[in-house]
Amino acid sequence: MARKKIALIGSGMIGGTLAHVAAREELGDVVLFDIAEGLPQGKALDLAESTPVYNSSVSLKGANAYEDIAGADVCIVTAGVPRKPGMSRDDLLGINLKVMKAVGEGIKAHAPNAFVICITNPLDAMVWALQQFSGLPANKVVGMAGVLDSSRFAYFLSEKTGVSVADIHAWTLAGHGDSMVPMVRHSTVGGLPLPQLVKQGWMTQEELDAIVDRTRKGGGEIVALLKTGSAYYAPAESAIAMAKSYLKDQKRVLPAAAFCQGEYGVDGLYVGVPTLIGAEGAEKIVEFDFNDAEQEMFNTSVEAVGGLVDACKDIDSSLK
Ligand code: A3D
Repeated sequence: MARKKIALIGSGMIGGTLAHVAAREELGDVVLFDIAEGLPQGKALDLAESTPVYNSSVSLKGANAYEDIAGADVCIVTAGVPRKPGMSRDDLLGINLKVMKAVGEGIKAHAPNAFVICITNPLDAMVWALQQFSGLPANKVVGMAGVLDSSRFAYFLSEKTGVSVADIHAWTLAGHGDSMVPMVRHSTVGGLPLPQLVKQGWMTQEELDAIVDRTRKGGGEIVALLKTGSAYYAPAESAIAMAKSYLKDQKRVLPAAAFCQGEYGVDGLYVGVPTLIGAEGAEKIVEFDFNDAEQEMFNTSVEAVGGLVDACKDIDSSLK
């Protein structure tokens, strides 16, 4: 079987980390693409020179031309600008929308059969615009945010309870903004839903509320510490989990920004929902049962996503 080809559109902090993980895991040949000259070539060469150390039989190449992503099986998009301290994800909309247009057209022309994972912020609006600009089927374009937000939630729960992250299933759904919805009733530690954990004295309600709040603000916490950019190790690992589920037809159910057509009462928007990812892309959306309070939080977050998509349409009249 021929090796798979993974195109990383954007070779900055997340792009470079994606290349590293993809090479170590031997997921396939990697093309690092960027508009900056030298950056993708330098990272590709540095990483290629590391492959003999861990015996990874993949090639890595840097590129500034879309022709080089031709035939990619997976494209992971991080092109654009990240947040600086004091910025919200939404502040990035105008500049990153233009980037999505160029990237979408490049993918359409050279890798129309790829499974595309968008990471660029503001995520739910950018993945919507990327699907529009690329014209790829909606099931072949998804956004990465929920795996990261849920992983942060799981880590904080592990830190508090002392239970291994391996036995924690945490879910964060809806949009990737401050109104994201960590799912308290559906998340479990050692099989126990979080409200049970509080009942059994593992943590107080106040401590659980603080973890939920820290999860919502997890991206900002890293931005404030780094000062020069945003998180990249955890975002890269999260996107790789999604890419692997597609490439290996694992059919994992992962929280992903998927195109909703009636699920959860959402029509025509990308929002974070549990998504079965396999060889056909986003194959199925799993619908959790929401109580009224959860549905209300979800709706508030979806409204914020709808507002950003409307802003995209106002900026670029080719979007409908
Ligand atoms: P950074 O290290 O700045 O890399 C971005 C790269 O994109 C740079 O190398 C740029 O040269 C390149 N670029 C800019 N315009 C283009 C273009 N038109 N075509 C190709 N490449 C271009 O940023 P990063 O890697 O830290 O973050 C990338 C994006 O991910 C940002 O928008 C972040 O906000 C976002 N992000 C999202 C999450 C989510 O969970 C959704 C988490 C962390 C970061």
